[in-house]
Amino acid sequence: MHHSNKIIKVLFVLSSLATLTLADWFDNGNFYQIYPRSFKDSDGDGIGDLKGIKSKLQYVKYLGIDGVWLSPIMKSPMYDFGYDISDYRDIHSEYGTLSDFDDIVAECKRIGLHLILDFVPNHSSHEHEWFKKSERNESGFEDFYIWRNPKIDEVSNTPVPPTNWLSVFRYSAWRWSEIRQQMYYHLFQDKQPDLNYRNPQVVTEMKAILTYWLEKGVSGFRIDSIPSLFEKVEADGSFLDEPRSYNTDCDAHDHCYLKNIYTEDQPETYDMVYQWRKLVDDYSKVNNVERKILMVESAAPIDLNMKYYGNSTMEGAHFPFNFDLLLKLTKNSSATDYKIMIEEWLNKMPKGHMANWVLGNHDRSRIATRLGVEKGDLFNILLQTLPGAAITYQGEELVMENVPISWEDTIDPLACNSPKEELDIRSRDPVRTPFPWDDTKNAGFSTGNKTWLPVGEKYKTVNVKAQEEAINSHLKIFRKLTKIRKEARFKNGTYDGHILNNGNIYSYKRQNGNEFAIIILNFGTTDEIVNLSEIYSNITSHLKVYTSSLESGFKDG
Ligand SMILES: *[C@@H]1O[C@H](CO)[C@@H](O)[C@H](O)[C@H]1NC(C)=O
Ligand SMILES: *[C@@H]1O[C@H](CO)[C@@H](O)[C@H](O)[C@H]1NC(C)=O
Ligand SMILES: *[C@@H]1O[C@H](CO)[C@@H](O)[C@H](O)[C@H]1NC(C)=O
Ligand SMILES: *[C@@H]1O[C@H](CO)[C@@H](O)[C@H](O)[C@H]1NC(C)=O
Ligand SMILES: *[C@@H]1O[C@H](CO)[C@@H](O)[C@H](O)[C@H]1NC(C)=O
Ligand SMILES: *[C@@H]1O[C@H](CO)[C@@H](O)[C@H](O)[C@H]1NC(C)=O
Ligand SMILES: *[C@@H]1O[C@H](CO)[C@@H](O)[C@H](O)[C@H]1NC(C)=O
Ligand SMILES: CC(=O)N[C@H]1CO[C@H](CO)[C@@H](O)[C@@H]1O
Ligand SMILES: [Ca+2]
Ligand SMILES: [Ca+2]
Repeated sequence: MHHSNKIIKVLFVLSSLATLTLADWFDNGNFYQIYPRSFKDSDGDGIGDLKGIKSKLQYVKYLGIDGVWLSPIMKSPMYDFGYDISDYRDIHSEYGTLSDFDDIVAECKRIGLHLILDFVPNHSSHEHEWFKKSERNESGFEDFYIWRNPKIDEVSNTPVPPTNWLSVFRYSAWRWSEIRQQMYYHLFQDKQPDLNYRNPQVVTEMKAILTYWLEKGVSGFRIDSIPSLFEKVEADGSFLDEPRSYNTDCDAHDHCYLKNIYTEDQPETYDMVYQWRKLVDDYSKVNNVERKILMVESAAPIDLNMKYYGNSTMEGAHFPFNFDLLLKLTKNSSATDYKIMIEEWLNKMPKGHMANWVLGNHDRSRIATRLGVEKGDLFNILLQTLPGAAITYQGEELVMENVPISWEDTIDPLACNSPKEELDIRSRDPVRTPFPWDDTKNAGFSTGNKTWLPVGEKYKTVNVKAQEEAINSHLKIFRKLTKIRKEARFKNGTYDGHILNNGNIYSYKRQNGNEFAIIILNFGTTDEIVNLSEIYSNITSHLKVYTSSLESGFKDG
C-alpha cells in the first residue's frame, strides 16, 4: 500500500457480507450521551426538554446507536444542573412531566433504542425532603446523611470541621447546619449532601428507586460518581484526616490536594454495585424482560476500576467507564502511548467482560479542542473499531469544539468556585452548549430569544443538516463506522495491534473467522507510507478503503 497524503488516518476493510451474532442487546454496544438541557428545546424557553429529546430520537437511531443515556432529568433545583436531585421519582419541571417521560420510553421502544438513565446515588439535593427531615433530626431520618460534630481547634478555640476532607468543587467538604447544630459532609457542593450508605434504610430506598424506573421501562442505568459512595469510619465512629497528595497541580483548596484514601474506593462500594447488579438481573428474570445494563462512572486507577466488573462469585457493573482516552492523553501522546493504554485495559479486564471507551462527556474539554479538530475523525474511527462498548457524547459525531464562555457568563459551579485565571481549565460550560441542528436561529436548538448557555459561533457550518447534505462529512464517516461495527469482525473479533513507521502509526486488525478489517491511525503530523505486509501475514492487494478521515484525501470504495 503506497499513499502519500497530508495526514493519513484510514480504515481499510475487506468487503464481504458478515454474519451477526446473537447476544444481549448491549454487547459491544454503541452508546450516546444526551445532555438534556442542551439537546433540543421544544417550547422556546431556551432550555432543552423531554419533548425536544423525543422529537430527535430518530436522529440518534439514524446515527446507529443502541443505547441512549440521558444526563439527570429528575427533579432538581439545578445547582449542579441535575446532579443534585430533590425527588428521585419525579421529572424536573423545566424538562417536562412523568407523562413526557413515558412518551420517550414508548418512542424508544417503537424505533428500537434502549433508554438508560443517569442515577446519582452519592448525594441528593439539600432540597430533598430526606435532607430537610434529617436536618430536623426527624425520627427515621437522623442518619440519612453524614453528620458529625465540629472539632474544637486547640489554637483558636473555635469550632472547625471534623476532618480536613475537601470538596470536588473546592474548599472544605463540611458545612454547618444551624438547624441541626452539626456539620454534614458534601463531596460536591454544600447543596449536594452525601447520603449515608451505612444506613440500611438509605440502601433500601435507593434500591426501590432503581426498581421504580425499571418498572417505567428503562433499559438500565449509568451510575454517577461511584467511587465516593462510602467513607471510611473508624471503630469509634470518627473519621480520620486524609494525607496530602503532594500533587503540584493542586492548591490547598483543591480536592486533589489530599490523597482520598478515606472518601473513595472503599470495599463496601464494590459490594453495593454487586447488589445493584443483582437487582437489575433479578428484575429481568422475574419479569421475563430483556437484560438491563449497569455502567458505573469511575475515574479510579485501573486496578481498582477492574473490581467494578465483579469478582469470582458476584457479577458487578457491565463495565466501569474507561476514561483513559479523556484523562491520560495529550496532544503530545504518541501512537505507542495509545496502544499501551488501550491494551492495558484489554489485558487487565477480567475474562468474559466488555471493554469500553469514552471519548467525551459533559465534564471534559471536547476531543477536537483537546487533541485537534483534524484528528476528530481519527478518534471516532478508534472509538468505533476497538473491541467493547463505544460511548459518544452528543456533538462528537459532528466533531464539535468547545464554545468559549466569558467569566461573566460562566454558570458552572466548579468554575464559579475557582479563581478567574483558571476559567479555561476548570469550566465545564464550554462543552455543555446547545446542540447545532442547522444554520437557523439558535442553530435550530430553540426558537426562543435566549438560550441557557450561548450557541457556539461555528454552528453555521458545524451542524447536523450541513453535514447530512455534504458529500462527505464527519457525520457521514461516523455513520459508516456505526454501520460496519455491527458486523461480527467488530462485534467480537480478535484484536491484534502494532506500531509502525517510527512510532507514528498505530494499526490493528479485527478478525472473526475469515472476515477482518485493518485500522490504520496516523498520530504523527506528516504523510506516511504504510507497508502492511510488514506486520500482517496474508495481506493481498484486495484491500478496499471502507472509510477514512476527511483530511486523508482517500475516496471510499
Ligand atoms: C440532632 O441529633 C444530633 C445527634 O444526636 C445532636 O447532636 C443534635 O444536637 C440534634 N439537633 C437537634 C436540633 O435536635
Ligand atoms: C465477592 O464479593 C462479595 C460481595 O462483596 C463478597 O462477599 C465475596 O467474598 C467476594 N468473593 C471473593 C472471592 O472475593
Ligand atoms: C507538549 O510538548 C511540548 C514540547 O515538548 C510542551 O511544551 C508542552 O507542554 C507539551 N504539552 C502537553 C499537553 O503535554
Ligand atoms: C423575542 O424578541 C422579539 C423581539 O424583541 C419579541 O417580539 C418576542 O416576543 C420575543 N419572544 C419571546 C419568546 O420572548
Ligand atoms: C464470536 O461469537 C460467536 C457466537 O457467539 C462465537 O461462535 C465466536 O467464536 C466468537 N468469535 C470470537 C473471535 O470471539
Ligand atoms: C513490504 O514488506 C514486505 C515484508 O517485509 C516486503 O517483502 C516488501 O518488499 C515491502 N514492500 C515495500 C514496497 O517496501
Ligand atoms: C494465510 O493463508 C493461508 C492460505 O490461505 C492459510 O492457510 C493460513 O492459515 C493464513 N494465515 C493466517 C495467519 O491467517
Ligand atoms: C462525568 C460525570 O458524570 N461527572 C459528574 C460527576 O458527578 C458530579 C456530581 O454529581 C457532577 O457534577 C459531574 O458532572
Ligand atoms: Ca424548553
Ligand atoms: Ca459519599
